[in-house]
Amino acid sequence: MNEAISVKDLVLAEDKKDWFVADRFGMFIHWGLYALGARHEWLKNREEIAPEDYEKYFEHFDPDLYDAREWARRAKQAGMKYAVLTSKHHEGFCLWDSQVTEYKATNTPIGRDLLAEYVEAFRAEGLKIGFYYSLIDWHHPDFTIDVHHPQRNHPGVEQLNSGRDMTRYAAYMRDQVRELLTNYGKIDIIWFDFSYPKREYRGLPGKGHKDWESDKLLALVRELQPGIMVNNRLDLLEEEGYLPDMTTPEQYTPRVAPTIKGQEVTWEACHTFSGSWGYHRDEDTWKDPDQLIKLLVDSVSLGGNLLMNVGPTGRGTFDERANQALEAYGEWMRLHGRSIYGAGVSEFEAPRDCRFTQRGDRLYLHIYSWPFRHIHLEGMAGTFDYAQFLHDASEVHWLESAEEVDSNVGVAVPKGTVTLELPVKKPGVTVP
Ligand code: JFZ
Repeated sequence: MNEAISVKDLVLAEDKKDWFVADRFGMFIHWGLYALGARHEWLKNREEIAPEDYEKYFEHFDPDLYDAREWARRAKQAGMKYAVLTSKHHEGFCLWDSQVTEYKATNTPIGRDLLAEYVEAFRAEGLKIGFYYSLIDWHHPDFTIDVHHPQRNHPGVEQLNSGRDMTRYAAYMRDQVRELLTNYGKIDIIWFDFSYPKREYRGLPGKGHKDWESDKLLALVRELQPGIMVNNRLDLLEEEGYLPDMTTPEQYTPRVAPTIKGQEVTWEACHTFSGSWGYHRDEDTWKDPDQLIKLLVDSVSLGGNLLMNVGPTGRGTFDERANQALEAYGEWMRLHGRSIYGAGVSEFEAPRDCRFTQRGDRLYLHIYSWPFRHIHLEGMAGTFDYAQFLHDASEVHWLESAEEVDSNVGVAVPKGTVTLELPVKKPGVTVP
């Protein structure tokens, strides 16, 4: 490989992203040994668990009920068009049969390449395939201890760090990424996570593109899978001429469409059902269907995607609460998918408590809070000629105000306002 890699030559052509932007809705899956702890995927870090004490999860990892085809069916039924599974999370455990580590699913009681089953099943359902790959690795012997490492407060941490070599770790990552992007056919997304160059801790430096050798990693990704979407967490933003294929706001939905260096960018918000990404048995902060649908509509109305996470259990199943949430999405998407797929930002400004999404000349009004009979669309006179509900195609009547004080409704409405006449009560659908 050439010594001087110019990352600006590694930017994906816009038209390679068309499928991603149109699909809008994907499933994130966080699955690893932490599913057995069942109390957040960062438990090793949060509780500063020693390597030998974390071993029990490796020894007991036996997801006997794992059926990737069922996961894929549930994702598809929810209206999701692609998925991103954690091939390796920060704990370092690999779901596939990697040849460069023993810390992998094939060496646990389950003894199977769980990633291969995922790829096959989701592809068979027609979903696009993504891999999450953690840059952070709390298991690899060359990964130096830093602010996010479980052993950051270990007495004599400098000694623990002596002999660790991030150059070797970066080569290990390239070996693994080569496996991931060679042995599983066409892969559509790779989701690296994450960089923290400025997070120094008690003299332990943070990590960024120099540590990951992000330019080489990205060059390898492009060589192996030229059309793949790569997220923005490789810490390459400062590089001249470089824009990531997509930007990934996390558990945060932007108020306006994100920009980088003044340019609008392709983006995907990621969110959880309950707060934790990994399976968390006792969390009681599960979002309700209304919130879940608003997360999706919020993203699309600002031109973004939503990657909604499921954390499967240690048996390999989706928790009942996750299944219910997915079913709620499915029910809504069956009726309202036309306002999501291929839709994006509208040229019009939505009224209070509403969002617009637009697909070509179809404008979709998402009503977040049911009004009393009327919604006023200022300045929209003459912009459309027919209105209907999406869920049942029933006609919606409307009036155009020709004067400042509209004689039809007897109140002041700016000229050029369209007033929709809605039923007093929201029609019989369970969600907005
Ligand atoms: C990361 C992971 O740590 C998390 O477990 C999950 O996989 C999520 C999708 O991505 O979350 C982050 C990323 C960045 C920071 C914190 C959590 N950060 O910059 O502090």
